[in-house]
Amino acid sequence: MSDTSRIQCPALRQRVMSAEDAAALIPNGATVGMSGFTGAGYPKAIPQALARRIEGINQNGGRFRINVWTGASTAPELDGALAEVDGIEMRLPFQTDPICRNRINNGEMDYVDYHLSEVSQYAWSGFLGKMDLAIIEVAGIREDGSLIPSSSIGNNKTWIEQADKVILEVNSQQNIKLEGMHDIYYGTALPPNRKPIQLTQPADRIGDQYLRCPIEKVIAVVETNAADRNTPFKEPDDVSRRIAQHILDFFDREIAAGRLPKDLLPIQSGVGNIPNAVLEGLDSGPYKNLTAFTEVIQDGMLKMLRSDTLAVASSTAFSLSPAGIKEFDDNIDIYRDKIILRQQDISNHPELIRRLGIIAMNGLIEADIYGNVNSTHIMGTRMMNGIGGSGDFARNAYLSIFVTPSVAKDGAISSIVPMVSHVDHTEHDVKIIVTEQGLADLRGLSPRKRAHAIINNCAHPDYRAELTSYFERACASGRGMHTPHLLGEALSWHQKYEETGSMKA
Ligand code: 0RQ
Repeated sequence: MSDTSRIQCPALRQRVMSAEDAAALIPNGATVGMSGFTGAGYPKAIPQALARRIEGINQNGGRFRINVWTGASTAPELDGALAEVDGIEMRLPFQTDPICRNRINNGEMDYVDYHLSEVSQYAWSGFLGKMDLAIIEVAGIREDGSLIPSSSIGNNKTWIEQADKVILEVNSQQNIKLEGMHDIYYGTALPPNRKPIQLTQPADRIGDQYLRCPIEKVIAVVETNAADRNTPFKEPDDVSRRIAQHILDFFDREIAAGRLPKDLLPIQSGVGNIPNAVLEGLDSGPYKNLTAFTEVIQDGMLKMLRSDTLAVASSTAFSLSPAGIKEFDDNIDIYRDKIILRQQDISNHPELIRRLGIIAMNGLIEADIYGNVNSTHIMGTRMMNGIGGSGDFARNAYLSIFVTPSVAKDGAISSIVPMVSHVDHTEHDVKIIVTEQGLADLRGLSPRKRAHAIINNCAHPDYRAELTSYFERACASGRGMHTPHLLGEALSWHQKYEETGSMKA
């Protein structure tokens, strides 16, 4: 059931129409900025209506494609639906949809994988081209036409400002009490006109509660009543619990050594099983009044906010399971004062991440013996998801921690390899690597000492001897002792996997 009372602006009430009629307003070849970040706050009806329209056109021998820019990943109703009908020409800046992924890896869709904090400045600078249309989900429209954002903000501020025309989806399933939880900063500018961003604590509010949107730009309003993607949450398994425990032990040692305060520093955590296990571990530990400055609030963070382990969380989006959504909706009055949602050029801003001294925790696909990390490419060529916000945080954090199981595909792949097949995070940015085997603290270590720490602490026992052999032979070769490699062999582990289905000797 839609809820017309959510559209308080009389002029915009006049522009209510069906999703099909709104989708008909999108021209072939358009560049469309859509809301949506990690399965939250994406438009739910118009992309599906557009996909049906594209399917009809394609069946009649036509070809209709658009460029899709978002905050981050969306959901089957957006990326999945449009990719299924081959309706996306170019996609940026992050996605996790399996159909999209196949199109990208088959060479059928262009994909531009950007640091999430940088997208809006690139859009502003103009070299990405013109944005024709923005399609933005909101929780409501106020009488003056300003917008109550929904469960993510992402790039919505920039898309509304940049697009020639705007279409709004007003989703009455989004909790109306989200109103007031957002903080939209209108002080960003392109160089040389930038000013310092006056945010010195995760809890600081520096902007407006509402998105500004010129009424005359809005060409359609569509009412929806549909839930966010809400991926079910997997309980932590033994591997993720062990990884979490290594990190908790490390925090204890850092606090004891006086290198971290007892309430830590603001935390950033990626999404997934392992980060959630770390958050659960923190929640059951002695911590109180921690803070988070992150891009996604997942179930683990809600629990920490509920138990006062976490005093405040600043983010750009939620990424909750169905149980997490219910918990949030049922207790929103408790969470309202503890959560601030910001646009992603602020939630992921390098200036703020560096100033606040973030502890960043993100996943990796593979790391090499010297600490270079690949977060995006399977066997060097096939895109998994994208760099997302991991680079924004890893590069600028006080402590940059990367986590992974030591093996993938039932042990056929070692996550620690002689040389990564693609680099997203360099040895200069990666400070700590953790697997269920242990933790390698790379701070202050030269490359050869890092190799010892990573092989002995993080590699799976099945691969340790071979990695040691590679390293020792590289050292014995006498060529380039700073970062010893055998260039003819460095990527042979990947080659072997492609040929035999296993990296094992
Ligand atoms: O594939 O499910 O087909 O078996 O990769 O691996 O272990 O389930 O790990 O879901 O935590 O994802 C880096 C991809 C890890 C993620 C990455 C295979 C493995 C499995 C996934 P299957 P896991 P996770 C916050 C910050 C970049 C963005 C980011 C990511 C699949 O963390 O996208 O951090 N990070 N954003 O089998 C071949 C290897 C492999 C491998 C794992 N070495 N070789 N396949 N896999 N290791 C959020 C945002 O930015 C919005």
